[in-house]
Amino acid sequence: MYNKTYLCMKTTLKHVLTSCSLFFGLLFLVSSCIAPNGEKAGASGVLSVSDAAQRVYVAPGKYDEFYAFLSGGFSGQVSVYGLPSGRLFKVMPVFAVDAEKAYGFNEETKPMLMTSFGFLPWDDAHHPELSQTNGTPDGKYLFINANNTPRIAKIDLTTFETTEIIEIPNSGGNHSSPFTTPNTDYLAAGTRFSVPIPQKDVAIASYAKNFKGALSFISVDKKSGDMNLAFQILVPGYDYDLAHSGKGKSDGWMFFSTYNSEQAHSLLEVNASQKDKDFIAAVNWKKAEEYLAAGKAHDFPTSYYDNSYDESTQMATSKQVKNVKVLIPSECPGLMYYLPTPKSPHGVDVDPTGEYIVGNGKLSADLTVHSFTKMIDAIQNEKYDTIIEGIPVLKFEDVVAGTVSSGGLGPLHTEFDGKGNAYTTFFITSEVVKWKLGTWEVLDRHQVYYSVGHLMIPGGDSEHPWGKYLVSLNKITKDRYLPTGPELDQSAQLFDITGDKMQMLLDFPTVGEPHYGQGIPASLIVPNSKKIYKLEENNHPYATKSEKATKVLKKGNEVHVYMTTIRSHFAPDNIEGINVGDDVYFHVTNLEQDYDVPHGFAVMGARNSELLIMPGQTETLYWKPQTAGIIPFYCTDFCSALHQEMQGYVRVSPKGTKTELKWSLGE
Ligand code: K7E
Ligand code: CUA
Repeated sequence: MYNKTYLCMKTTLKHVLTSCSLFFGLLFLVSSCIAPNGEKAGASGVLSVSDAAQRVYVAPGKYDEFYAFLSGGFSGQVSVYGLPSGRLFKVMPVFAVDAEKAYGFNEETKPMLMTSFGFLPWDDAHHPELSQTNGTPDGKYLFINANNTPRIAKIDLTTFETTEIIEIPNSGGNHSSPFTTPNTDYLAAGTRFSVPIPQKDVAIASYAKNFKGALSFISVDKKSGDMNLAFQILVPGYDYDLAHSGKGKSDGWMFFSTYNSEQAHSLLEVNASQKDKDFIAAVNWKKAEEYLAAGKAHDFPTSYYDNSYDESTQMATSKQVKNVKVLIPSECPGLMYYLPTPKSPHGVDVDPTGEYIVGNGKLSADLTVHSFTKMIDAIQNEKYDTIIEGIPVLKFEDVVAGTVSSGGLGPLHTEFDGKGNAYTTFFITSEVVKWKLGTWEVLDRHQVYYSVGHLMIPGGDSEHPWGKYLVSLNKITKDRYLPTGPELDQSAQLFDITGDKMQMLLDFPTVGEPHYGQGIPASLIVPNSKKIYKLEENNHPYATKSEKATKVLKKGNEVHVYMTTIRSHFAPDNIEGINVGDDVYFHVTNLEQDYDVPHGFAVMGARNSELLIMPGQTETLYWKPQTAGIIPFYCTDFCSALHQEMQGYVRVSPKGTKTELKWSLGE
């Protein structure tokens, strides 16, 4: 049985998903002792349906206690939920175009998705991470990684809008990212796939010789929040899977898990599972700062994009950066170390005190916990097992603090409740296991439905968790909800973790695949939430601040419509003098200054999305008329009793016809 499991666990995630259906047989056996409400009756974990319902019930008009931000995985977005209700409030577009909000469709946001590969309409977003102050999530920003084309995005939590996306060069997949240091000095971005650095045309079989990894550190400006690629560390060509920052006593360090220290380049499910141990890389970023200041970094030519949205001009702009500072470990003693860690660790998680570094060895049943104190001691005594490309490898027995014999299979991720307990997800056995830091004793376990990846406790990867709820983020839901054809939702399951036993309260479907989440008390976000954009602060170059100022300018084929919208009309609403094939830009300013009165704008036949314009905002829709005739446009957001009257016409004349240019309202 173990061998079978082991083989199964050696496969890639996708294969695991398939081959592990075997385990559902088992799960269904187990399910015979599950109460009809889906809640397993544990010894002291018994919870009646009405009790559970009461504890997640948020009465109409009342607010939830926590925000939960769940990544959309292959949807490329982030969704915002309330806890404990599980209600979905918003899907925030980040790495994928979103026709609902015109993200990536209007002229203002198109530059956000520019990369060195051109305009990219999609990515795979895994790890939301809240900014922190003094080791505590502060509710200012939410960061998230793009896994496919390496990038990090920043979302401003006053507007819930993506305001910066920075590309990470020399990376082959930005998975171990964007984990923050306790004061958001840096975000980590380790490469999942090693590649030639700089890129070049080589034989794939020359992997061991030519492929390298890069661990990137992105600084975040304390005032402006501006992200910059501060430096990279050139490391051996392994797969750098996940990361977490040191904190408390280990502040100043960043830890990255690795797999494929075998340096396989094909059939990794077998070839990257040969060695008994891979590594957790410990990087001393304060030391890196010293080396940078001492001029030890190499300037590597490169090219990457840094795109920022300016709230004042309401425009995103792209800037290209051509250089990166690179540190090489063999030239920088003390910069980093490898901690041997069994069985292709996936998550690496640091407890709130900063002493324990948990390696979630996904091919293992046990969890390995390293001690920061022991690590420092081994470093001071230079007790090295070996040195790889200038990176000392410490001895396993010199750094290990303990092992958790969990009884589960396939540990992936761990979070903490701030009361000395840790909670680890087990993908294969579909459960969350609660254990005690220091004694490594298993205290409780609870089945989840099914195949959990990450879990999330609000603040659970920070120094100060709010240890009230735990959310398990599950990959498979085959018999949990009404069927929706072959594609089913992923799910989140909410637990109350205030008692000795975890109690499952709620089960709700999610948008996309929520690999990871972050949670924070609503009280840290609500007071700063923006309600409108002030018209007088709108510095958009095509803003129109009054109906009197509306106009249409035409120069050759290029037409700029300076339009306004207010309940319940557009100005102008009749436009003539436009020809087939013109490049028409509708710059629509929403003159409203009331909370929650957006207007929409859509043009028949436009090969584009709608616009959805917030009060005080200007957005631009590009339209190239294809045929002559009369083209209606209208407001798409039901904004008043006369919403349906919010409409207008554009007359499109054949190419070359000289129709007089005119525009009007109410004539
Ligand atoms: Cu485990 Cu991308 Cu964090 Cu998915 S990752 S589960
Ligand atoms: Cu404006 Cu509907």
